[in-house]
Amino acid sequence: MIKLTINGKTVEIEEGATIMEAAAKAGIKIPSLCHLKDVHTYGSCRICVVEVDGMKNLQASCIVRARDGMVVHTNSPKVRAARKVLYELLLSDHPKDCLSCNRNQNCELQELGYELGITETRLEGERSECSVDISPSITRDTSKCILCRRCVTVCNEIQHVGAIQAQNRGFDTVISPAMGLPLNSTACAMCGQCTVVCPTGALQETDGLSRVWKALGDPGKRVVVQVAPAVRAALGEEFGLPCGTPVTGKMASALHELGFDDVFDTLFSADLTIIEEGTELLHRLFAVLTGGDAVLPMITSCSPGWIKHIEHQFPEELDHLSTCKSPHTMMGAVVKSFYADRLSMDPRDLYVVSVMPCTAKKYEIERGEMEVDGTRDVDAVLTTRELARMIKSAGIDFVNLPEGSFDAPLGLSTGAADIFGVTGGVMEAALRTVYELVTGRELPFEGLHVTPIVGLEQIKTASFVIEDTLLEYKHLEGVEVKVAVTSGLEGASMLMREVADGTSPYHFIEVMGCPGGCIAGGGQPRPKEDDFRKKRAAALYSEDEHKPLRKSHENPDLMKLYEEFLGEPGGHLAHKLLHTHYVK
Ligand code: HC1
Repeated sequence: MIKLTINGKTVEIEEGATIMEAAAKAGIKIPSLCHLKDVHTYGSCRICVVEVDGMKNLQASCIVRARDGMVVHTNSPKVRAARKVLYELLLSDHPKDCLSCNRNQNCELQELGYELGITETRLEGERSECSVDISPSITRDTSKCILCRRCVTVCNEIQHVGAIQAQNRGFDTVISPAMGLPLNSTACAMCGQCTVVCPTGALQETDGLSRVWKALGDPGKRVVVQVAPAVRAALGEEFGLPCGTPVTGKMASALHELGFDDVFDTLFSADLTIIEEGTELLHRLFAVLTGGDAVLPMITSCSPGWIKHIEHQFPEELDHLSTCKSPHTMMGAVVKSFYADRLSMDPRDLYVVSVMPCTAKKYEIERGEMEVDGTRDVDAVLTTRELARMIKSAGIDFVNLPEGSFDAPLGLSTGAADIFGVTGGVMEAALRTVYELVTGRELPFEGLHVTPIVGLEQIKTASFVIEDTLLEYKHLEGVEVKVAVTSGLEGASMLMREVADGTSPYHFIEVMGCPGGCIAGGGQPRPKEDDFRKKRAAALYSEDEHKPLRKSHENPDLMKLYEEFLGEPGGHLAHKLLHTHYVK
């Protein structure tokens, strides 16, 4: 441990910590526009400068290490003056269009200006050349970019995708894909992690609100909304509720108040996914064990960022992907077939909106695979942040809303579906059903939680031996089933390298594109605390544990859907509506 003095306070901290970390330990906040916790920082914005006794120049506290005996001043006149000039220089090349910017009142640059007491624009200089790049998921407006490089850090050092970098030098520097290509023509997975860390409006989700408001105002449309699992674990944060507060009931009430005709739950179709994916896994296992033709490991296919990543990085391995569409596109297909039939409506008059924690879902719905007989499964995707904005602009008092519920016939779900939103959840949900189908007994883990794959580690694995199967599954008796789970694209690439070189020992792999799973998706509220993943995950596990039904095959409305409409799991109609093939 070392000891230093910051603003007259003595702080003890481990050797190797930065001055900024030492200050945080002493309860002193040092502002920064580029710092990201636990990853390499460039120290590019310099807003975090501090004065250190005995050192001539101001020091960037996010990269300079604290040393024993150091005396630091974070708020001296020299520091304050320097921060102000640094800020004004950033502002001199910024559009200052706060009133018409989506990040108004939610912008770190704006907030810092207030904290620094900026009351006038003193410096007006040359403006750099700017452009706007609109992909289906992400909109990049370089005029608002302050070159902090947080997006470069998440893209390169957390997701290991490398779609964006600093291009050119000096005043011509721009954060962009190589050669100024549009994002949509690069290996960008559309995960949107860059939009979460961007301190300004330079990187945002591509607008989905305009078309949803338009559909809601169209008397010729019946507008159906569905909500992803992870949204309920984070939406409350946008309304000042503590991180990790589940807001399922209030969210359903808000969606009714917004005027959606049907408020359905993506959890229903997550249960549906488990039945289809579980059936597919059993078919593949049977084929492989009896010398037939099938590809293992099977890999989950519900995360569109992950699908885009495997297409770019491992195009030879696409047969490993489950043929299941993602739950929200399955829901769209069911709404426009089963529900349209039930209402005797033309599916083209139904407008399906998905509220998702994910920016990649915006791109996913535009893929050619996500339609049936020329009708799109889903018409619009809103992120959790966009839904919050919609609720605010409709003047709804979210916090005081009553606990509402989802509508029948596509609103009932089991706890297995809640945990889809957290890394390991899809695998656990699948195992709860598959194990019971094969053995006639409950999964032998306490509380139905497959503990080795619960948690936020990058790669988790589990294995168990199937004993005493029901007669029709005798071929599986004695088989040791091996599974792996990862979240974030770096972990996905690690597991895929094993798959590609034929050494993967697993039968089934779950991959989610964002670290932690959808709870930390690119469309979620920008977190204010370090352990937000843990808290949001706990919210979903608690939703699961409090449900009367916790296994997908126990969902009575889902079983009715099979009996009355779909027929057999994995059957002809199910395949037509709910499955697809990704090809090179
Ligand atoms: Fe997800 Fe999914 S869980 S992909 O992580 O399979 O986005 O929440 O909606 O479709 O159900 C995201 C979350 C989500 C789908 C489901």
